[in-house]
Amino acid sequence: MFVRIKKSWELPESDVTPESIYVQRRTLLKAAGFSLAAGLIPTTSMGTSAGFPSNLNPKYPAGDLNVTKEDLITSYNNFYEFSFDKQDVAEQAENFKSEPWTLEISGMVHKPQKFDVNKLVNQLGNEQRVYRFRCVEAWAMVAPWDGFPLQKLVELVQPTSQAKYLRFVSFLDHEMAPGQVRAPQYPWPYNEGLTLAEATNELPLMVTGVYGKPLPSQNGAPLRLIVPWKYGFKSIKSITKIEFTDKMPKTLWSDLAPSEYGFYANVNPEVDHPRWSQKQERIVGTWFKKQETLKFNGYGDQVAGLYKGMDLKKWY
Ligand SMILES: Nc1nc2c(c(=O)[nH]1)N[C@H]1C(S)=C(S)[C@@H](COP(=O)(O)O)O[C@H]1N2
Ligand SMILES: [Mo]
Repeated sequence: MFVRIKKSWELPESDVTPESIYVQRRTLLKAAGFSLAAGLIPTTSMGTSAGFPSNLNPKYPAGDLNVTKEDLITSYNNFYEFSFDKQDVAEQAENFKSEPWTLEISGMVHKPQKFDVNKLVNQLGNEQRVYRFRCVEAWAMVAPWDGFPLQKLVELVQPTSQAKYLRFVSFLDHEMAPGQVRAPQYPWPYNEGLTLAEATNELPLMVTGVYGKPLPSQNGAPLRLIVPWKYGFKSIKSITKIEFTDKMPKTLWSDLAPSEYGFYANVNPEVDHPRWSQKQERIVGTWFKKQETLKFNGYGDQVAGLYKGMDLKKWY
């Protein structure tokens, strides 16, 4: 990603942090007798436990997908509020307090309101879906998320006829988020956006868990978005607000580097990042194994219609 602080910012992070170093570090930790699950994911930093256990939605099973191991999903993270180092996020997020948590919905809706997240999850329920996940840095995972469709939340608050976009906002807290202090040039809080048509597609999931357990802090407790056909940076973590609006919202990344990160950010092997190719992706959990990038990350059947007639090179 675009990191102004690291000297190595010119390279995609997938190249800066080769998997070999990562694997070595884990081997050392194991040799030192650490239980990885217990050491890196303290139960105190877990998010909400409402809505568990959840049932698999049979439309989104693992099928042929090679599901990434749980300890990789929870220890190889992008969450700049805590650290710019993927392997340091879990540790920096250990004391993150995600309960109680309020989600505020405002703007062009008939029913603006503030939800207690536990109550919201109890009301809407969780389901499990196995999705591919593709970061703009050209690495990929497969994760079994728990959560409820964003669609259901949109229905609940009833957008007005003027609403065209959703603007998502993450938390702002200098005490809990060292990254927000260290990178004052970033337009915090982290924010993202979707069109209303994208938000009401069946795929976007408001995620409250992974691997059938409450979301660990490092993965965006207590509530994050997952938009599987877009680059990972669209999948905003630890959401505090959703505003419905008639204007295309600015986003943290489009603000910082507009020529590199657009509003749409659909996974697309035909549109390269200005500094690297998107044709292939590295599978996290393997050393240097690559696979072909799929257009819309393999979800074209569900979402290609949203972009009919649009030049996806222009609307990247
Ligand atoms: N609030 C917030 N959300 C965020 C980020 C972030 O830095 N802050 N990073 C994004 C990026 S670049 C990616 S790839 C995914 C990573 O999600 P994961 O750590 O659960 O794999 O979270 C996204 N959501
Ligand atoms: Mo990312």
